[in-house]
Amino acid sequence: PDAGPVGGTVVTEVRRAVEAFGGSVTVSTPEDLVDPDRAVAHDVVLLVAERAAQPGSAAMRHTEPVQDPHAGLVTAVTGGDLDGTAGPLIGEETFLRGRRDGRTTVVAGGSRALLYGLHDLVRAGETAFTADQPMTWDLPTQPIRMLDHWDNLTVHPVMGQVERGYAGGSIFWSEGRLRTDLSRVEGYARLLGSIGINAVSVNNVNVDLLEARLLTEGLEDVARLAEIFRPHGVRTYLSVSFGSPRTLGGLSTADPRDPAVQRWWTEAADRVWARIPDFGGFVIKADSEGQPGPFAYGRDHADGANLLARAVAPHGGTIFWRAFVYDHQQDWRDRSTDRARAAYDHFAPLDGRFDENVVVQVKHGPLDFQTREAVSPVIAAMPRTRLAVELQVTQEYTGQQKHVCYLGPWWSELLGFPLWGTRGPTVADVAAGRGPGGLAGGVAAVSNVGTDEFWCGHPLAQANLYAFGRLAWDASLDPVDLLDEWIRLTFGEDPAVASALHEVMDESWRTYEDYTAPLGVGFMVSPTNQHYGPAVDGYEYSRWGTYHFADRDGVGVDRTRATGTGYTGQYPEPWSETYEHLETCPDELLLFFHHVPYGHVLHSGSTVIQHIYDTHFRGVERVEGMVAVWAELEGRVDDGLFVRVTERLGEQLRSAREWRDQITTYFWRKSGVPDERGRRLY
Ligand code: GCW
Repeated sequence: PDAGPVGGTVVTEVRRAVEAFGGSVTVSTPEDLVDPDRAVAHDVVLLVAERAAQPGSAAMRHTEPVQDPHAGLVTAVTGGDLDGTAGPLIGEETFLRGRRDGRTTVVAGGSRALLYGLHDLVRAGETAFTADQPMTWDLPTQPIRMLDHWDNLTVHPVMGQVERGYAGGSIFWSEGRLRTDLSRVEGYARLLGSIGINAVSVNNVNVDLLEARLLTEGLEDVARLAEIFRPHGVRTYLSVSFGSPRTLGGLSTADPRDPAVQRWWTEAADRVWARIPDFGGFVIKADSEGQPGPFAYGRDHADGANLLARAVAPHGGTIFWRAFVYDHQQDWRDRSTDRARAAYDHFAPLDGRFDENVVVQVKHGPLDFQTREAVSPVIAAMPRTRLAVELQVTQEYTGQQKHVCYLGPWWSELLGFPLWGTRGPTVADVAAGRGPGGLAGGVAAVSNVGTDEFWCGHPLAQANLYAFGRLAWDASLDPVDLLDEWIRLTFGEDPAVASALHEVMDESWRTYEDYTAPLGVGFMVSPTNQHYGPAVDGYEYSRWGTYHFADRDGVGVDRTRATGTGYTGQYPEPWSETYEHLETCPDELLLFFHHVPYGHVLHSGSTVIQHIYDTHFRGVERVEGMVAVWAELEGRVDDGLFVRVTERLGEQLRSAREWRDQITTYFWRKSGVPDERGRRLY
């Protein structure tokens, strides 16, 4: 239905995949839907329909009218089967699957949906081919489900090749250009398609000159990548530098109001789309951590974003403009500046000024991908702007793929967070266009793959990539069920393996939280070791704006309106009041919002200092448990994988003990309050 090369390559890919399984497939037309006999005898019938428009195409899982974000509406609500009476209009990414009279049928609203239907079939396995099942439908809630790569073309002396990458080199680039062997990319593209990802950006948001040139001289390389991603329904994006008109175009300015600058971007975009007709657009980090941006010309972020948006609009392109903007040259003595406030202060006043093809991409929290932090108030503050929520699959602050830290539960909590209180729209709703303004952006995350033999450094870190895709598809999926899916697809059906992996992974994010920075205070990571391992005061007197303010009496950041930085005022009710007061602030975020004495009693009944001791000892005990459970799997999983995970667990245990001893000792020395249970402090 989506004629042209794009739909065609996806359909070819699906046919190839089914045939590789020894199956047969017919890709058929809407007429076949009402007359299934015309679809002849095949194991699997995949029907592509521009819409399953004929009356009665499906029994619906839902019983109320549902808005399909892509196609407009799905009105059918009644039961019935292929011969029923009500009919949905289905969107380009929507599919239905069911089984009747010995035949399993997937009905797809477009080529992407066909692909997703196929992968859904693979996920379901045998169960899709046994008993009769009514047609049930599925569609992604987020229109854009993107992975961002922080890959550089060459190896950076400090950051390595992939910024915050913990899995070897870039799968795309080597020594300044595209790799010659792209087989890893082919596997990756299939993997992304299988979890519903439909967008990928292929270079770091910190754009150096070499990477900036991907837009111009390097375009052939990008086109080659787009060719690999296309059959899997994934659109390619580039990170660009706001300074490009100067650095690449030789202009004297990059001012968004300058006609020569506007022309430069228009011509650049024209060239990109001439070469890659289904190109997605640009991701951009501007006026952030040293990247160029509109501020230099006295312009704001809306001026900057709209400059690019107008250049790509004629081609249907989208600009992902990051909201990660703050003062990275802060003086620690300055108590009036609060980094957590920055994104809101910069962006909320601009609501309504962004063009419709701009998506403002907001990190999930106001600081920086911490193990625990509050939800960013920006997400509730811009109803007239398309917003995307950004997560971090690569484990920068969550153990750098040396520690097992399954992030599904964390993301599920974040995406499900009700921004206006219990019943209101969630973070995922706002991203999906179901917030107050009804504008959709999507979700994006920083990828965690590399050239490593196990793709992610830690073999179990793949679960995070998997869970991200599935939660981007549907944030209401249970993260433990998703882990179960991943385990089955990755390790097969051995129940001993599944139960051991659940034991090791289900609670691993909370375990990691236990032995690292307490009660939402964040950081305490080592700056010299690139955010790996403990350094309680590592950032305390730095320029980065991430402080904990521990002294002999207490710890935490006062972000209240009454006596602190006023950050709590950036939230709508009820959160503004909930976070403002000690009586209502949740324990896990206490030190993010308040500075309290060590003897302050938590809702849990424990004092802050005793909580610090207890969680840190408990965290290490849990890691010891993980090591023991994993050891039981020797001989039940691939040997090489077993050895790799065993090594990493050894490092996790060493590191967790280091965290425990440094944190507990630090707070004992500061407070002078001993551990009630008399455990060893130094
Ligand atoms: O988390 C921080 C990282 C930087 C990164 C930045 C960002 C790409 O430490 O390495 O830069 O966030 O998100 O832009």
